Amino acid sequence: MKTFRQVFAVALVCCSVSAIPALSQIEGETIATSTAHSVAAIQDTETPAQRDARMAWWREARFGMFIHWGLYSIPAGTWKGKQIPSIGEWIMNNASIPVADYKALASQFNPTDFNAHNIVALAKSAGMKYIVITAKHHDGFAMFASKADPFNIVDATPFHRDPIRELAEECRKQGVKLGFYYSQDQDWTAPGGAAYKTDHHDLPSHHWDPAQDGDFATYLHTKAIPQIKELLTNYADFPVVIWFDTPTADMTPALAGEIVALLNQHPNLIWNNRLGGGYKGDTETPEQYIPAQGFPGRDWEACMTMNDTWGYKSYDTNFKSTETLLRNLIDIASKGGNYLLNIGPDSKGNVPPPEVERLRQVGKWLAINGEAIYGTKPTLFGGEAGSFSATEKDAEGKPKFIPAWNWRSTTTADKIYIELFAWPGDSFTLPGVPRTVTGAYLLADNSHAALKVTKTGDGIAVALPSHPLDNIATVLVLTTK
Ligand code: JFZ
Repeated sequence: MKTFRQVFAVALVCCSVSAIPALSQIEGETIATSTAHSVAAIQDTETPAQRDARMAWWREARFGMFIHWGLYSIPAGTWKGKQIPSIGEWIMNNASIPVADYKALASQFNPTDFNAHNIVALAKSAGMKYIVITAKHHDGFAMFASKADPFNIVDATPFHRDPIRELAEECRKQGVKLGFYYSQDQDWTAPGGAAYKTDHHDLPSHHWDPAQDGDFATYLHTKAIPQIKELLTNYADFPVVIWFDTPTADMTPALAGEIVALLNQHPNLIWNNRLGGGYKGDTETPEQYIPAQGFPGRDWEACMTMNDTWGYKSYDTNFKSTETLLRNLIDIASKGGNYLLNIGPDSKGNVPPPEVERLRQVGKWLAINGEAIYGTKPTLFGGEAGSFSATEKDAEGKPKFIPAWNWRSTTTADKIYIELFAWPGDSFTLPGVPRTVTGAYLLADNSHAALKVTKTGDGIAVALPSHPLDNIATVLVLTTK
């Protein structure tokens, strides 16, 4: 019997340290550390050089596409005529939909407009180097051919196609990498699968339908582990990433170890910090926020939505501007992270037009300025990202970070890139440059005409034209030695 808090206390260790940080302290939950692993993970045994080789493509990539797509795209945020608040892929949970009613959606799922070629081409035109798609979300519905469980897109719908296979083939053709999101712990339609229930934390199991009751280990052994095996072996060179989610206390170190033993058979695989059982995985996964200073010493990936939902909601039109999305990408790159930006296709398989439009605009910028993002290292400065308030406190009671949006910086061995958001006027001054600057030009200027650089103490001033070349971000390149 677990309370909502206990469930979340464990989840939070892996997922969202800043969201409800006090809970793990309140509960005094002990989390297994890497030394207590029943099965050693690749991160525990590889050398730093092996790790660098394994992470190389991912660190170069910087920008990926998250796809949340499943049966929840049919209700699209509305159940029995009522708009259900919060994220669309949680509708079964938030509306307490009985298992049989939710499962019945499968017979209506026929996304005949789904076109893997177009989705992969869209990711490419946005400048994204990898895709992570929901192979199975918390609703338990497999978006792939599964012998392990009949509640899947090939066997339970009139569509009868495997979009994961189609995407894998297109990704191979178009040179994009493919990873799978798999909800290993929560499964709301399988007996024994876990469920968070935020409004019924008095219920011991968090279940809202007796059909959900059962033994978690049995669920894991009969559904999740066999399906993870299918995903790891049925798609040739993919997946390159497994993106786990929402671990609960049910995922003991021993049970998680069984999954790790499978993952270890795929030595190039990258997996995140949301498996559970005390495993740290490869990547931190800040969700819907960009950490003030990144995660020094850890690989990390901020996942974010373009509107306020992951899974499609027909009436969520609260889309962020291209300016915000692009500046987020630059902000993340300047802190050494990746940006996993979500799309939520509808029940016919179409990507909402506002999402397509924004991705194309970000891609246009990257086509010109991509060398300031891909494969770069973080800023040499840091103060430009903002500062900690002397008076305001964040949810943890620590000084609140107030971001500044004048400029960011990324680096390579012989270049410093300055992404200018606010145009500084005729001259950009940079105090304290830790390298010798040998020249300067604007990346979007085809001729790379030299800009005048003046030394100012331990810094420089660069003479600029009176107007930016791009209103969202103009990249100033400093060549250095
Ligand atoms: C999880 C999912 O529940 C959600 O549907 C979506 O897939 C997202 C990418 O990941 O969302 C979470 C997970 C953990 C927390 C919050 C949201 N948490 O621990 O605070």
